[in-house]
Amino acid sequence: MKIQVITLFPEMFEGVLGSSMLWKAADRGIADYSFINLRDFGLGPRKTVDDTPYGGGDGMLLKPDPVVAAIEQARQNDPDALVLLPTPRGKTYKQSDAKEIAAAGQQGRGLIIVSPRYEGYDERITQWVDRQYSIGNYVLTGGELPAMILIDSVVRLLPGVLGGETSAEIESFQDDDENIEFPQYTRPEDFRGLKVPEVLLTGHHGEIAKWRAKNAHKAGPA
Ligand code: 6GU
Repeated sequence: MKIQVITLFPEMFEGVLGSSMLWKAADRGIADYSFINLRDFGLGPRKTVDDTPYGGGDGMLLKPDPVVAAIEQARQNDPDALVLLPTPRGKTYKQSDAKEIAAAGQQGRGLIIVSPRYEGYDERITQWVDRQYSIGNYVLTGGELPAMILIDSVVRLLPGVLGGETSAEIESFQDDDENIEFPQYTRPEDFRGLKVPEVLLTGHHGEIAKWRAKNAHKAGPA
């Protein structure tokens, strides 16, 4: 899956895409990450990418011209790509969105992710975008961390990324509102007086499955 990221800070992605499963996905040829530096599309001798908002207000906005020029270049590299814009104005990103994007990836559609910075962007860029996603109800300084979250959630669903698991198996396992994760334990059996639940030590697969189903709910606040 071809994944192009448009950003002013490509270096922010190095550690995340260069480690662990996201790196392995690239090493195995399943994901192909590349970066388009928005600064290269800046205007004038200062390579300006931002400007003050019409109507007044604090902060600077990304100008539409450099952003759209960068999207157009990315589209030239990959005409069928889905263009994603991480933004607090978007709909909240869900596991079902990750699945849909990963499925599109398996059909050969790549991704173009635009990572906004500064206090925002000129709204007209959304005419060049297919999907706008927020990653939760809090405010971040830019779109880079959300872009990495989108990439992680999609790439792990591509076949061959997670050892041994098929994407179908993963799919039966998780959905938007019930993230079916049960508590798990490994050795030692007794850690500082905290014991592993007895049923997990019995080898009774039926009883273990029942215990896991009963405990597959969100952890409390503590
Ligand atoms: Cl996608 N961007 C920013 N800047 N803040 C956010 C967000 C995105 N999602 C939640 N907060």
